[in-house]
Amino acid sequence: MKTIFSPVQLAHDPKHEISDGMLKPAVEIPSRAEIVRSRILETGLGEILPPEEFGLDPLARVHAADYLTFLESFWERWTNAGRSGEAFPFVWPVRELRTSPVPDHIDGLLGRYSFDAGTPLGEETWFAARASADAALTAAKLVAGGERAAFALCRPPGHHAHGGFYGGYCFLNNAAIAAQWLRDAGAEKVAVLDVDYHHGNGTQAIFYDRSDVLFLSLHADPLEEYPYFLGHADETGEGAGEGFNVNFPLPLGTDWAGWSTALKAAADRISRFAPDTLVVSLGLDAFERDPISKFRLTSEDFLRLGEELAGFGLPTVFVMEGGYAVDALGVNCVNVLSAFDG
Ligand code: SP5
Ligand code: ZN
Repeated sequence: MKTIFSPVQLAHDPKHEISDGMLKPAVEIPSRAEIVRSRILETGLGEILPPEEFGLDPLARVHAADYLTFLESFWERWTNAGRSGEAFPFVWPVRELRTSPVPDHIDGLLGRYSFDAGTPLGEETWFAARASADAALTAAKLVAGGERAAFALCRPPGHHAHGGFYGGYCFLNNAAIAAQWLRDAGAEKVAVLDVDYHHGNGTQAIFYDRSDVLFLSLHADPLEEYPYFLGHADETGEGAGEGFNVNFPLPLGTDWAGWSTALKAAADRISRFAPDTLVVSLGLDAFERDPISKFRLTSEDFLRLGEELAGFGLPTVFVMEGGYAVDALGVNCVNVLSAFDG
């Protein structure tokens, strides 16, 4: 299958993150994309094409206009405020605090438009995030045009980004943007299957009240793992979306036996939904040696995942999400894709 990737995506180059209560080296780094790109070239998976530029309209179908304006204007405001280097929020409008009016101060804006301090925002973030979203859109367009599948080599990733705030290394929700674009291009029903180790809270929230986009996520139980505040099994959708959100929270330590049982249940639900197109939020952080995760999938299990997904028999847009064992990320990612190709 074809891969979509732009070198502009490498320009987002965070140095640190705040996680585990500490300032730590960033794990969502440019080499993640480079190693996947190298492995694609090495294995001959298929051509690597640059994204088309789709502009802001398809982003605004999923994200709030004021949030996009914040991202676009952030660096100028940050430097005008006398700040330099990557930016971290440190105060948020939780529970009894107000989300409007939106503050004027840069630190208020950072908190208003984020949900964690693990996601540094830098000079090139907006451009890299847009290129990443364009990669997802270009892959969606290839599949809408008749390709069986396409791979958007997205980074920064997307599935933690909500309509109006960023977090979890994600700024623009690439998978949601692709799914909405597919709907607007004529697909009546789209399923988004999120296999990243972490719950796809952003994608869930974006489609929570809709029955035209089925969201399913296999992930570590939020009682024990990031993002902690969404991803439980009783989140089944609301209003017209009731029954169209399906979470499979799994215990830490889950291996292929447990994971593939949930995958089968997800496959059954997708089959009953009968979508025109499948979007896979392809995180590779369920890997046994992932440095921030605690599932136990092996590199061979990612081949099995590719085979299972091919068995769905659906036009499929793969959108990369997480995966932080950089040395193995190329092999694991391309294992899924090459096994899907058969
Ligand atoms: C796209 C994606 O995978 N985002 C994940 C964001 C997770 N950020 C919080 C990381 C907390 C890591 N805790 C690791 C404990 C073991 N050292
Ligand atoms: Zn993840």
